[in-house]
Amino acid sequence: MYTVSKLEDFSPAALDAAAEELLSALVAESQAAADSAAFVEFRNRWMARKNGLLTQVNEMWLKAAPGPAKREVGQRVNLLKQKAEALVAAAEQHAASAALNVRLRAESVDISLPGIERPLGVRHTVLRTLDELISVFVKMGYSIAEGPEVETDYYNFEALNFPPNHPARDTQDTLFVANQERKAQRDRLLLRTHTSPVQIRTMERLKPPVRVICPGKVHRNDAPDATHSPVFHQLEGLCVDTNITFGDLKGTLDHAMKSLFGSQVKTSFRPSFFPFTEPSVEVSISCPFCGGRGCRPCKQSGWIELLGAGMVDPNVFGFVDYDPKKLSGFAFGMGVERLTMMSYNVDDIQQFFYGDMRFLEQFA
Ligand code: FA5
Repeated sequence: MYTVSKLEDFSPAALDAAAEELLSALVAESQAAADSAAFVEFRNRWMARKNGLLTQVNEMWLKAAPGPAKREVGQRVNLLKQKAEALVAAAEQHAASAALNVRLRAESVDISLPGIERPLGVRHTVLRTLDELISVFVKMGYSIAEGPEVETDYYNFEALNFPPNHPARDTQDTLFVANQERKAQRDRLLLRTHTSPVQIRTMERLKPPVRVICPGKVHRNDAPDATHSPVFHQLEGLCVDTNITFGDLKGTLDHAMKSLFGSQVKTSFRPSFFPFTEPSVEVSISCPFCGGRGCRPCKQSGWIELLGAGMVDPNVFGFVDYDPKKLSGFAFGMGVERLTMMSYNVDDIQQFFYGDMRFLEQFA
């Protein structure tokens, strides 16, 4: 490794040779400094004010020069220092751009590679039916109301005229929230089994006339099979005003079914029972697949049962301080998955819950 040695000969030729030796050592060392840490070490070795090699040149060449040669030596040492500084500065720049190149190479991206494709989702088939239904009723002047999925016994059953222990409760196999025994029965929590509690919440909130639909998720302890799911959606409807008749109920549901399945579809109303409507009906439509002649989806009957409905029971008005003498109304509730199965000719309700894009995309 290069060291500054004492000069015996201070002649210009000897000085030039020594300077040349020093500069070529400096260049060789600067080229060997491969990274920024090595470069700092190199710069300190040569340029440090205290005992750097150029400082040693001052000591060993300039100060040691005999009096008459000092001027000549001084000029040459200055020139040498200027050259050395310029070389170090150039080396510094070179090192910086080499480091930048290394970084750029590491960070480089191949812009010719294909990007990461994020597939766009599709609206779930069940929600598409729900959207369609909502728009049919909104056009008829209905607004939208919502309620909680974790509901109290009071709203899910009692205020809908299901007294405690009434056998009608058994028609909706209920999932109860655990550890509620200490509460009064009406306050105990459960997963709502239908969207009908939103009828009560709406009438508590609004003065008549009322015309709302209540879309939402409901839960029942039903074993999954081709037509049952423990979680499904319903669309509730409620219309209360003076002089609302069964004819209004028939006209409204007939119009909604025709909007959904086509104007050739007929509706039929057969007596049924719900504690909160009197009279109550099951509504069927003529089979949209066979036009009523009989096929597999309608089990050869020509009709498909789609929803429950009826005139609001006056007892229900009693729970919400509506005057049953002045008011009348109708309500209905439909299973959205079952309607979707009809609209899209799907024979297994479970398909809606698998999340298989190949199934869902068919209807997009
Ligand atoms: C009711 O839930 C009443 N609340 C409907 C109603 C509202 C009647 C207003 C009168 C006035 P029901 O238990 O029949 O009724 O259920 C309504 C619909 O939900 C059924 O016709 C069916 O389409 C759907 N449904 C019921 N159980 C399931 C299930 N496990 N999986 C999928 N859909 C179901």
